[in-house]
Amino acid sequence: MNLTELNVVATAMVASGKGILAADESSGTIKKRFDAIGVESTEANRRDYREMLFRSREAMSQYISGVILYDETIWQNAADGTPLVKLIEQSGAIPGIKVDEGTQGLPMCPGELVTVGLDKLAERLRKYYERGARFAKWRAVIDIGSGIPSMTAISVNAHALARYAALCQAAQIVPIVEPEVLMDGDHDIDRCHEVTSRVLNKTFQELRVQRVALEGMVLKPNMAISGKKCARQASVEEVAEKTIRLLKACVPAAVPGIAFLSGGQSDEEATAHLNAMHKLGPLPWGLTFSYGRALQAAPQKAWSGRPENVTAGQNAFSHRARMNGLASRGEWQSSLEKKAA
Ligand code: 5MM
Repeated sequence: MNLTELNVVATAMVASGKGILAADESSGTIKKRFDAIGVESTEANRRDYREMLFRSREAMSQYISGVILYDETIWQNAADGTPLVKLIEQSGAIPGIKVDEGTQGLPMCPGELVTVGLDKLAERLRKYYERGARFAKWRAVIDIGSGIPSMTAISVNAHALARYAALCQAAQIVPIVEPEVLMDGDHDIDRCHEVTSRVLNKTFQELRVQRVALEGMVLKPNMAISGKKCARQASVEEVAEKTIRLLKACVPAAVPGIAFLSGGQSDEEATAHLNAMHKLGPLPWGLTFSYGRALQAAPQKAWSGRPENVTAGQNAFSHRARMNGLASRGEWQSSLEKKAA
């Protein structure tokens, strides 16, 4: 393992003004997204959609540091035969790959999940590196509900995240470590803060036990935020203040960067939260976005599967990427959204 090189890649992934496009929807998830815009989820349509994103010159060259791909996408070629990975590299962004294989029910823990995919991971990483991937992603899912999460679920998911991260670094690939505490319930922001704190502490404990070099990884956490069904929705300032307090308490400064998931927040909320956190600096790590839905909802709608809408889709993507790029410097204002509309 060359830690200096891993650190160079991790630092580039969270460069100021840029963030990560999470385009790694598995087949089931992208089908749901396409259903919502009336597009059939065929291999060709998935390719055309992602090619549209990766050819968005403004977004990709100025605001996107890296793209997380799904296995199908990393092997696909654009319509003119250019590998999609090459399009990403040509724009100056770094290709990455989702390597977890989804979740399974956790035995003895009703309603809880464990992420799987460690078998043969070393071999898969070697092939992904040859294809151009320089970072990877593994997502653990922790739900908040009555009596959950259990310490069992937190512990096995943290263990798997650390096993994955160590295998990545041995393969010269930067691991994005994503322990996602879902925002689906009716819990309040303080309960989210408390659960996320337990999850992050256990994750970093496992990373240390398994000798993962913190300088060569990126953390992808949820924000401390109210559950979607909670009657009291915390303000932007409260989310920013509680998230930064949480991260300062749990994430060592040796970690080069933190790139948030959006988790079901609206596009503008996700941008406003990131922006507000930068008002609370200086911060010990790079702090940016690794959004899926909050970057892609607008371009999906604008594109709607029609070739004549490709430019509209690219404009919508570039707008969201620009807004989040500004937020990653604390330079976003809501008036910029209205101006574009
Ligand atoms: C893009 O969605 C990713 C893959 O999800 P599935 O394996 O369920 O298809 C997902 O891991 C994503 O990278 C993160 O959740 C961040 O995306 P959001 O939409 O929460 O910003």
